[in-house]
Amino acid sequence: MSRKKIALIGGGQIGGVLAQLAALRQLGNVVMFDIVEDMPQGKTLDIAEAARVDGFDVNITGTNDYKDIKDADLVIITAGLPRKPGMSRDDLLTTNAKIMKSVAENVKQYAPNSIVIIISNPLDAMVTLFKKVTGFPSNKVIGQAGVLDSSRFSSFIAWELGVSVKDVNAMVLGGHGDTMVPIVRYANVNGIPAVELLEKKFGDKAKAKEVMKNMVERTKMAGGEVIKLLKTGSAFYSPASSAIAMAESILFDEKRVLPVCAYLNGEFGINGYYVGVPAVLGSNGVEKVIEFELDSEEKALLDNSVNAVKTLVADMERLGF
Ligand code: TXD
Repeated sequence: MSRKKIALIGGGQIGGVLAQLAALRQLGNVVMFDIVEDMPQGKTLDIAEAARVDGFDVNITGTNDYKDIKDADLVIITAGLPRKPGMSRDDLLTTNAKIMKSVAENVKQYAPNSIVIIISNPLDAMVTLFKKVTGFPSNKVIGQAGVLDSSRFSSFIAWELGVSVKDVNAMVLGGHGDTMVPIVRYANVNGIPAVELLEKKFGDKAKAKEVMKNMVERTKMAGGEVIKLLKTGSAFYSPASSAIAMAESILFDEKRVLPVCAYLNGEFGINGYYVGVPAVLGSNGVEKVIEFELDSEEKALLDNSVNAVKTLVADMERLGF
């Protein structure tokens, strides 16, 4: 069986970590494309030269020519500009839509049968645009946001309760913006509701509620928190790890249930939009969206988040994309 081919479009901060993780985990041969001359070649050469030390045995190359992504099985897109301090994800819309349009045209031409994971912001709009330009089936065009947002929420819960994050399950749904919806009711530590554990810790329901509310708010603002500290650029280790988890589930047909930005056909009452929901990821991409009951408060929050996605998509269309 031949090795899978993974194309990374964008060789910046996230692209670099993606390449290294893909090599370390031997997910397949990696080709990194970027428009900056020589940079993807240099970055991948640097990673490849660690193969002896790290013990991986895949080909990893860089290019400025889209021809080299030919027949990739999996494409991960980070091309675009990251947010600067104080800049909203939506400010990025026009610049990144232009970039995404050209990326989509080239992926369609050279890797027409690929499954595509998109990371570029504003995420929900970029996924929508990629799908529109390529006409790829919606199960093969997936956005990464929820895995990262959920990992951040899980980390905050683990740190607060002083337990291993490995035992925390928490999920964030909705758009990848300030309206995202951390689902508090189902957040748990090995099945035990996180809220119950917080109540035990503080011996006070009101205090537990306040602490959880703060963790929810921190989750929503977590991208901005990192940007503020970094001064230049935005989070890149954790977004790359999150996309790699999705890639593994697809390449190894793991059928993991991950919160991803998936196209909805009526699930959760949403039709015709890309929104963050739990989905089974396997060799066919999004194989199934997992629906579950939301209470009225959660439903209202999700509707609010979907409205933000709709506004973003409408803005993009008004701008001619
Ligand atoms: O969870 C998430 N979805 C995200 C998304 C979390 C954090 C950051 N997220 C977004 O990912 C961020 O707002 C950006 O839109 C992307 C990529 O972030 P990264 O930090 O990797 O940005 P860089 O370092 O600026 O890299 C972008 C690269 C850079 O090397 C450019 O030269 C390249 O994109 N670029 C292009 N590549 C290919 N084709 C075109 N046209 C192009 N234009 C720029």
